[in-house]
Amino acid sequence: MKKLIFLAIGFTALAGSAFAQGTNPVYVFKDVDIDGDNYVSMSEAQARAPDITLGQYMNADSDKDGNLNQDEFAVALKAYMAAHAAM
Ligand SMILES: [Ca+2]
Ligand SMILES: [Ca+2]
Repeated sequence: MKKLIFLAIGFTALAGSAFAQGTNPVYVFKDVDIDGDNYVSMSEAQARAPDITLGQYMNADSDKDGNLNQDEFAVALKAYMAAHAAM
């Protein structure tokens, strides 16, 4: 179990940088969805991307249920990446 946690932390660090650099959204989604409920909450998004804006999050939440599913997350990731590329 300890080994698994260690691996998970290493994986998270990798995916954290992947989030910043942009990569397969499915891969990033699984990392960002900390509690594994297949939705990314605002707090989960902020845990990985502290500077993500509520606007980016809300715009991506197309069904307005307050959570991002995998498709919505891909939209949010794109917006976040675009905002970063502009900086
Ligand atoms: Ca979640
Ligand atoms: Ca949603």
